[in-house]
Amino acid sequence: MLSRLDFRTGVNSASLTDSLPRAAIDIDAALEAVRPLVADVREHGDQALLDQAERFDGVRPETIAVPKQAIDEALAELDPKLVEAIELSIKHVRAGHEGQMPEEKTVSIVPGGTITQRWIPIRRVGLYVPGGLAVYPSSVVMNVVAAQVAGVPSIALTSPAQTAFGGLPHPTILAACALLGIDEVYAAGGAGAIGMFAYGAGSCQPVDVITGPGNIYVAAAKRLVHGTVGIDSEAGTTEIAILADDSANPRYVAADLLSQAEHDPAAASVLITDSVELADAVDRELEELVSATKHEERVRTALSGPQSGTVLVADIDDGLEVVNAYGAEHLEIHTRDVEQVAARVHNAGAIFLGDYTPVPAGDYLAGSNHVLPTGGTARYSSGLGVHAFLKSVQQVTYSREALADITTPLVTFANAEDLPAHGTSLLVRRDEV
Ligand code: HSO
Ligand code: ZN
Repeated sequence: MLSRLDFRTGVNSASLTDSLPRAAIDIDAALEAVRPLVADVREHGDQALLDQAERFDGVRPETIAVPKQAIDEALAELDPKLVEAIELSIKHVRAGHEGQMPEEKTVSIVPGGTITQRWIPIRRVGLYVPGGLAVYPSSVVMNVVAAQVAGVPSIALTSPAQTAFGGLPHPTILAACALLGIDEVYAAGGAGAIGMFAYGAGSCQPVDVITGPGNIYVAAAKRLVHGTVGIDSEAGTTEIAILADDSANPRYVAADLLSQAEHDPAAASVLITDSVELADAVDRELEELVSATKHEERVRTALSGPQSGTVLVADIDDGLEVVNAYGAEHLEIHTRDVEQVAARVHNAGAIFLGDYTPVPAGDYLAGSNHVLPTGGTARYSSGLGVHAFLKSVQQVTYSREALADITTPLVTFANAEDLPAHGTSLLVRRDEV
């Protein structure tokens, strides 16, 4: 089922990134498509959002702002078992994110001269939760909890209007908001919703940071407004890479490759292994599991697409080169000595170790965040976490004596840059001594 790429004679590090399976994404074309939509919202506010909902979501909501009553009703009507599951997720994700909080730290540079590294929460954030093929209350948990733990005082959330629910976002999204105490919710999706957060529209005031996953148009719109607001990493179509040797359980590997393929026909599932026997066994297991899976057609499209495949390597060292060149959103490691192998990974959105840590655990309940960098952007960006909602600010304090001690070298330095008034700012203070 998975196509094969044979690198058993060795990997060519220089061209590796280009030769690996990965969908080509034309973000430039998407940028051109979203530009007028964002401009429309900037100019015409919620009228533009209502028009865009009608055009793209097939329904015109009564209002873009979701009434509090609708949020409360969605919770009242939610299956109690699902309420329990969401509450457990909130509990675990909260604990995981509390552990991420950085501590304020003061460093003494010279006697009387200190720098304190402070972490200040962003004032107002806009969280995007997609509609699309699946409905993700779990993404509500991931976005909201990270922002709440960071201490963000003003949180707004948006999700596309749904035809089946009279132009409201999906009720499980609304119920998850209710469980998290979020009552500023909008029925807006796509690029327009990003425009609403960036520039304000109707009752929605502009935000300082926009986070959350979305399709290519949402990603393009976030890129477009970046600068006016901050954004998190680009979280696009899901991908999983699994690095496995002959000690791996092929059924577990197949089930996990399938799990992420279920998201989208464009999802990527990549197996990297030095064992042909394992690759064959995974193919056999996949065939069996895929035939029995609910979203078979979608999964088959994803697994047979050019973005998915098996990469055969000579050994796990070469496998790690492939892993690092690929920079998967999710990386599972099923090898001997998982910890040592994991320590050599430097590009991945999140790493899942061993037989009993499948990616779906992280999607819902492990306590980690599932909003992760895709498309190789894990080379330079991180998964969503409290840091996306915090700014670090240096607070500097020098005493009269400490400042006097740096005055002479500073004047020399400033003169070398032909900025003598910089030196004067210190000299006037030393002359007081
Ligand atoms: N695997 C997705 C997140 C998700 N899975 C939501 C299930 N629901 C991207 O990390
Ligand atoms: Zn998932």
